[in-house]
Amino acid sequence: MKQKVATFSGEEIYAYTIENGKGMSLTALNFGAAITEINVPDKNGLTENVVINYQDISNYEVNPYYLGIVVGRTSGRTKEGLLKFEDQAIQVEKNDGNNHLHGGIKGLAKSIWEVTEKKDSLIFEYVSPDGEDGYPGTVTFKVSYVLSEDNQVTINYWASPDKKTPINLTNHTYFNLSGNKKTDILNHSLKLASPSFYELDKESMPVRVVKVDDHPTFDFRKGKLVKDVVDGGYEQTDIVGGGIDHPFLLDDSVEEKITLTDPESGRTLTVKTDDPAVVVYSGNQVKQTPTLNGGTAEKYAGICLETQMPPNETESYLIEKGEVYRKQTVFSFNAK
Ligand code: G6D
Repeated sequence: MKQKVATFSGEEIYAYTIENGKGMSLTALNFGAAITEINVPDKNGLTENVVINYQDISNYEVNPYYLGIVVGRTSGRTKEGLLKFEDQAIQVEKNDGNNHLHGGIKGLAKSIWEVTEKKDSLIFEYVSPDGEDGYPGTVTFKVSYVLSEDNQVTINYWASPDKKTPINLTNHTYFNLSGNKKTDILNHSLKLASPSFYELDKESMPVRVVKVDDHPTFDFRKGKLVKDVVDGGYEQTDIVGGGIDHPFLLDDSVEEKITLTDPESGRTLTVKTDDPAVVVYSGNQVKQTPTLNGGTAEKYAGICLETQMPPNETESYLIEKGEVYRKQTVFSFNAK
């Protein structure tokens, strides 16, 4: 189903919805491929939205929290906005203090994607011209959201450049399994198959990999409540405003890399990915406005599970001319 929902700077904005036979549905915009709804049953069969979204759709034009969007051409922060590879250092926008964040002021988050609707999937395509946001090469991007009959949302990422260029995509949906943002995510349990993470400096720039064995606050291997982390008084949580905003390296011997659980609703989300890392962001910067559906916005309104290559390592996500970038992340929803 396609529905006109807004006009941003003269461009028509549409919401596309797909649903399966189990009462689950997903809605996304052609603007930023932003996921605005994933409606999932709870343990009693009550279907509610488990992602946070703006009450007024017009807020997706500026989207200060990057709600639901595909992040790119690169994800996370790049130090001093310098894309360093081989013998060059390409300056891109410093849109986050002295650093580059999430592909720049425009990025893929504020692009109008061509959308193809299928019964169980939405296919988004966008051609980013050479030099857009300062990045070299013309790149054709394709992203698909596929909804299965067993309540899985699969995100497939595909990109092909006409010259060597960095590409490191993710999705910035904030999950809140309470449904319709009835509560914040502090009582959600997070389990990560991750033996190590990147410590951040005061600009939230990744600086070094450390073992969770030496930093137990960030040892999520057995699962722990988010509230037990944010109140921990741990220097790394203090740096990011009292929470998590860190890249975690994932154990590639474990299939289900991430499990998020809301004990109250009984909903669980498990994540599989072929990316080697995930930035977990607990919504520390979410403020009172713009208002979200389910009432005012507030800190910890939702939690992002941004699967990706570790940020600020440009050499590791260079894609050659004619090469194809392919990644897949699968979000599986259950309730018990
Ligand atoms: C803040 O540091 C965080 C980012 O990780 C997040 O993606 C953004 O807010 C929305 O800048």
